[in-house]
Amino acid sequence: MKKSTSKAKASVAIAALPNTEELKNSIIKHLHGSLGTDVNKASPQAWWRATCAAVNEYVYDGLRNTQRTHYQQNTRAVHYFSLEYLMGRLFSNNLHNLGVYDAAKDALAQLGLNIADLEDQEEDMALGNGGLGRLAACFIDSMATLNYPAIGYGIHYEHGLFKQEFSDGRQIERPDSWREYGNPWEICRPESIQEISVYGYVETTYDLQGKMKKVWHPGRIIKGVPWDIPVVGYQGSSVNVLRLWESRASDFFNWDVFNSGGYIDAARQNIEAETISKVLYPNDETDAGKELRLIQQYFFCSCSLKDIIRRYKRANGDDWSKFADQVAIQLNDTHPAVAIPELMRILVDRAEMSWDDAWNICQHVFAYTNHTLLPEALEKWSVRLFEKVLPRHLEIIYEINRRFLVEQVDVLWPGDNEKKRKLSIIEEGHEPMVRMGHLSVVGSFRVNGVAEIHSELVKSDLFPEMVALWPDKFTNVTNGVTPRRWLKACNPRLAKLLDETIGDEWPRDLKQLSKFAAFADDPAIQDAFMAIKQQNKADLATVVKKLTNISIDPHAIFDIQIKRLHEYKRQHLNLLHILALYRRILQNPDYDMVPRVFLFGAKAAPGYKLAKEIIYAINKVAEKINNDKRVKNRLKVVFMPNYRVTLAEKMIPAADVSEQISTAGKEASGTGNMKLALNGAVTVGTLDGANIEIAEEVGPDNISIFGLTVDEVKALQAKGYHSWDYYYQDAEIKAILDWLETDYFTPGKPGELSAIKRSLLEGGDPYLVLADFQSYVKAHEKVDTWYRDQAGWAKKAILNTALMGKFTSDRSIEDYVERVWKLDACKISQQ
Ligand code: TH1
Repeated sequence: MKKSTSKAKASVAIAALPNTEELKNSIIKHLHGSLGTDVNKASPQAWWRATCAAVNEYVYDGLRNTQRTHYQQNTRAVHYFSLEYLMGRLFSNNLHNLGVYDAAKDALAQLGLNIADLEDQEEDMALGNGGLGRLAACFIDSMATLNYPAIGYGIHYEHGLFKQEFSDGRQIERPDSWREYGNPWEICRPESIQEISVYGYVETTYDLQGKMKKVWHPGRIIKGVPWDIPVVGYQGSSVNVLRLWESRASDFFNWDVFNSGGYIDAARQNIEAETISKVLYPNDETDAGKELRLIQQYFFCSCSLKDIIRRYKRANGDDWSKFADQVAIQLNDTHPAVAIPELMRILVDRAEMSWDDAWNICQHVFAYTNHTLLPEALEKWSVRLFEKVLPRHLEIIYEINRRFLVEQVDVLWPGDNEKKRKLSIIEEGHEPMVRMGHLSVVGSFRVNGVAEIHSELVKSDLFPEMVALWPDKFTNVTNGVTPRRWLKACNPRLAKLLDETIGDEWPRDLKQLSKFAAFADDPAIQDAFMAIKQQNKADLATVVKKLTNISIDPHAIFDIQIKRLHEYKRQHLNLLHILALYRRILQNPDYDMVPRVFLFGAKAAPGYKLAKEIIYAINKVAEKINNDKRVKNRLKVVFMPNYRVTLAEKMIPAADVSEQISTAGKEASGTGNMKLALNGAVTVGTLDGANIEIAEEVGPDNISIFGLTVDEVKALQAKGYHSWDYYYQDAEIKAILDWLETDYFTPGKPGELSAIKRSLLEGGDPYLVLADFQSYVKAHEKVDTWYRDQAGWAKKAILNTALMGKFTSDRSIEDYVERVWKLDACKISQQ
């Protein structure tokens, strides 16, 4: 095969990449041979599929080479366990990472097709809620790029996160059926099916020597079918896999039921088994505590562990002594924590290992990432439910806990029952609960938070006694984002400018961006940078018009808040600021401000009432402001429907201002903050999560910080926070909140927007919105002043891009490798 004509370097895992002509031929070949259609009648969908099939020839080449090399070298590997992967689309990502995007674009153009139209044929793979799931997607991209032997494990949900529509401003949820017509990126692997058990009871038996043995008699057996999604590293490094499990009824088990004449029963059991991987729970940072969710967690952990053990045994036989040298398992929050008792069960009950040996293995295999301190997100399962679903695992957890309390807690704090109560994996009370965070810390060799401040708070506020027991267990790994998707692919204009000014190494070595800082004062680069921003804003304005029918002026400041809807993220603080500006304009028709477009994107969990009220209020206020002539286009408010990865890719390159306004101490890290700054947005933010580290990198002149610090929040709450004081003492706050109660925004229906006021006053304003309000208004006045100086603003924007090198997920992964996984990169050999 000829050498690639695209700029990409010779790849590692893939022997030869196609040039334009070869791709074109391959696309046509697949249109005929895989899609059974022809050039003169193929739909865009068929063209897209044919192109995916053409691309997959190279992807699979890399996949085979990667898997063979890992097998031959018997490498240590990390296994990332996550209930969520928010992948978005894979088409342009795979083309970019293979280095054949331009070749494909040209090939398609020669066939009379626009690559962007083809990209739009793909549904987002939305198997996640928000930051936690998107982080997992960035991490597997980085692990493949850096040639680390790694596999992602998760659930092959039939329905990903719901689609959001607005009806008269209110959120409506519609099902997401991302693979209804098949997904060209996934490969079903029936040869690697696993069977797992749930329910039933535990029998205690004794062998002839009188040795006790526990036998779990399951009530249900469920089949896990693996679907593999190749994860293509940048410039054809490794091609790793994301393995997602789909649940099915076990044939073996159903046979019995059929035989005993229970056709209906068998059909019902099929449906129940398939329910396990049916839907993603749409709660971000809230624990639903439902039986099905626990079964989902156990289902994918058990399938994945068995898969890992099968692979290990193929290389090492029944000798378990190297298991912990070969296998690291990263728990993405506590959602997969049930893997700890499951591995214990396999080792003790199945492999007949001693408890101590088994526990020693577990404690060298598992590592746990904490992503939140919010009490409503800290997972607890009732002992009652655990006993019903996983009776043997509950016994194992009791034993883990008993030994922990006796051998660790009572040794450091002899006789201290208060300490035992606090540290016990079992929370006592009316309804005893299993604390999954405690279980994760006890069962892991390392625990990390996701930003410096968050990792400190994990130690000081969440697990201080655990730190006293194991000071070295705790560490930090600040989150990051993949610059391939979040700059190169989504912002091709800026990517090109960077290639031309600082060279094209930055996508795999983001620290190179700092070279761009030297151009921050260069008028030509300032103009080029601002022209790119302007074009990106014009593109977004077209999208906004199409999706919402709202016209926005690309010359206004684009001020963007995109993230899940949560009180702690304070979209309602943003709303109050918008109302303040609107009111100032009405009171002073000549009110002088740089025109602003406020853009929101957010889904609310379907059961989160106040979050939905906030969406409604923003939509109603938007309607009023956007149609009020007196505003004279100084203000526009847009709530983009169905915010998702693909929409983020269109909004982020067009942002001037990034809203990162969580109450200090509440946002563990944030990752949208990084994507926006990377694309040249100036952050208006609190000293929370990774904002603090962003501020350190870009410097105080290039970020607008406001609000109470973590310590000030704690002090205020300790002394007693009274939101009513702010209401009575600040005329602007009072006027705005009272305004929300009138029918001004909801004609004829007064009180429709009063939920926000109620939560801020009667509800006590738990996230200190009113306390931070005036400081927030000032932070925005600073932005307004800054923006009037266009050269000054260009400099700030350039420096934001230039100084974000730290926040690549490649750096996060290198931190995990060094501080947690102790892995070696593996150079892939071609066959
Ligand atoms: C998020 C955190 O809120 C965010 O700050 C962080 O950047 C991100 O994780 C990645 O580390 C979380 N998402 C979830 C979702 C669930 C439960 C807890 C968290 S924390 C379902």
